[in-house]
Amino acid sequence: MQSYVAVDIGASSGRLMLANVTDGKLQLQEVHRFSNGFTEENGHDRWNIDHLINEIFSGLEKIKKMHIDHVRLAIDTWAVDYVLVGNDGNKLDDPVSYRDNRTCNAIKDLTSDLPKEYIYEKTGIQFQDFNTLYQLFTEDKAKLAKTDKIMMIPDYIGYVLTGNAVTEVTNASTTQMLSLREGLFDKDLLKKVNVYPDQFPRLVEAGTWLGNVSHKWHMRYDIPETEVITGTTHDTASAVVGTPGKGEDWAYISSGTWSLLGAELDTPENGLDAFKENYTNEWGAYGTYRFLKNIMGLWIAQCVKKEYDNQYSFADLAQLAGEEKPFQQFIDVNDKRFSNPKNMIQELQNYCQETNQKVPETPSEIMMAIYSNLSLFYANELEKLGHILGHPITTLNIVGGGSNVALMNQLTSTLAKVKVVAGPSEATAIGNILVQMITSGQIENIAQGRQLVAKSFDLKTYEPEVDQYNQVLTDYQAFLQKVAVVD
Ligand code: LRH
Repeated sequence: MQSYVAVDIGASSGRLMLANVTDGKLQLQEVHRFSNGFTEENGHDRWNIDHLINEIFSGLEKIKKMHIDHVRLAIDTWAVDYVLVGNDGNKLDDPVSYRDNRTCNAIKDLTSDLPKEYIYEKTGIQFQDFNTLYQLFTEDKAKLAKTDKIMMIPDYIGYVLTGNAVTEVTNASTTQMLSLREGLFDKDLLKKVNVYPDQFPRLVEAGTWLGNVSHKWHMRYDIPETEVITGTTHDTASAVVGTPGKGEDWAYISSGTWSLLGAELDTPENGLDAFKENYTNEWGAYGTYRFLKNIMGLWIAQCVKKEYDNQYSFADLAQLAGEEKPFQQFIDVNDKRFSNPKNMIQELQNYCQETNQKVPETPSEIMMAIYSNLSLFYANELEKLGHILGHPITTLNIVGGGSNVALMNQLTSTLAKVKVVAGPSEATAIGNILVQMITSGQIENIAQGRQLVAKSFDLKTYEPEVDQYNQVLTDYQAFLQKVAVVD
């Protein structure tokens, strides 16, 4: 029986998930979990990439102890961040986190002589100041000149494991430097940020063999023989593959640190409406496009959890929220101020005070404020998504950790008047595995993979509650317009 390992690393934690197909069902087991996060080092918020790599080997050692001698493995992580590698093949520094504030003016500066419309028409990618394009724009020029390879995080990890360097397209598209028309890095955009096409290892599609974990690692660790596949290296691309959407009119939310809300398309949608609403066309597996919006997501809840000294689990926090009435205040959860504040609870409270609303005080009030406003944001975006795509969304598949929050699933269903299908919560690891299975010839395509997911995992369905919260979404939309003017 073939064993697959998904190395799935998000901004707050990473895991190794072991998978196989038994009795026609996909079986998934978490064998190793570790923390992730950035800390200030040399003047910037940086990821400890060596720690992540060591943890991958710790996980593989556990798998070997389970008497598994051979695995296939693929890596997915968050997007946009990169490692600069020198001529000796080693990293020049630890990678800077996209939440570092070095890029706060970069969009304005870069687009002063390169219009946004031009960049969007070329790339179809949303304007976020953390995109690789703006990070490279603010990068130390001397360091860039010494750079032999610019590698996205999961590609770099694959390179350290195997010695082979590639640039996988689902993640590379988030750089905002790939040309939709040519399918290659755009020379004008690279020039603008002082980098050369050959500093990027060759572009490959998701589902490409990378190589075996090098001999040198086997000398140091007792691990299985490991064949590495370059899968959908962007975690969100993996999550979308692992989403059991059915029919034509479904949308998804990959609900983790970020909530990525969108639809899977066969052709990019980079027209004026999409541009105005800052929707993105990230590349998906097998020629698809992930037309989506980045929403601040559970990051807000993760920060709050930490600020309560982790005394509550996420399940506790959801239960606490349920003690309160929803919609006691409106919050634009995508306001930049929530991206990396010193103290999230304080920031939420200040926001409510400044907008003359009820200030949430207790943990249950804070949590209900977060969950009800995320649901409102989702419902508002679903309406926009339907408008841009020219057809209403009828089913919303929510996957990822956030799909466990029943309260949010129900509120979203009611506000947006859509059926919500929640689960699986491990869609990212599952999508990672499905691409490995397709590459290995064990299943044929994503459609077959999604059928396997639907029959292997328990999915929960939520229907809109009739005559509930009828006016709230309209009031919220009016509020968003008002604060947008104040901005
Ligand atoms: C989610 C994610 C998202 C990106 C962000 C940087 O983990 O990959 O798709 O926009 O991190």
